[in-house]
Amino acid sequence: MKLYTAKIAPNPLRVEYFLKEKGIFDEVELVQVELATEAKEPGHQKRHIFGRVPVLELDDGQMLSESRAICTYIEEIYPNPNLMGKNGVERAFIEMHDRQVEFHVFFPIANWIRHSHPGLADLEIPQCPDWAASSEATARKNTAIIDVELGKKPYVAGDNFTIADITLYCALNFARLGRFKPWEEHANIAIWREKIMERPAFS
Ligand SMILES: N[C@@H](CCC(=O)N[C@@H](CS)C(=O)NCC(=O)O)C(=O)O
Repeated sequence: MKLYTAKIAPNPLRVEYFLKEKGIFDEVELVQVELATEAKEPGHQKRHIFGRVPVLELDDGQMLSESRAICTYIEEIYPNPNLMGKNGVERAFIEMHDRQVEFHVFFPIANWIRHSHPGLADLEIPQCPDWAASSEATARKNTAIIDVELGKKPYVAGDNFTIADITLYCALNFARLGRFKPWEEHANIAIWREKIMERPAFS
């Protein structure tokens, strides 16, 4: 398998951490794609119709995109350790937490950074400062809500480390590009993040 990826891009990182947690990172060939140029050329658009990463090229040549869909595929062929739930009910609740983090924390952070950081101006044309400001406010508000939730349980989805922790970790790390380090203002996030960073996949 090949993973089309890009340095510091948070979505491919979600897949990279997932592969590391599964212990199969070294079995996958990483192919770096330059997002503003190469990703928009026909070669990559054959892999992803919107010119994005990550894309996982399967051994039979099929191209699978969308971080969560890629993780679902990997979880199916490498079920251990389990990261997405062992039965239908567990899977539904883990998906709920993962999507809540993705839609209500990751997306506002991504929109804030994409619409304000000069280094990402080539990806958002035009950058919209009002949308950046509104997204920043949402990101800060929703991160505070996640902090309260992490005071009640050790991991995003409950007692166990799951894909939802990977999504939150990648989202919060990306916020550093906006000089926002939630772990410096939120005690529960700080404790949770320390725990995540002790895992071999994250060290
Ligand atoms: N929903 C997609 C999002 C993919 C995505 O937007 N990836 C970013 C990198 S984090 C990208 O390719 N950006 C290039 C661009 O904006 O043109 C996923 O979960 O994989």
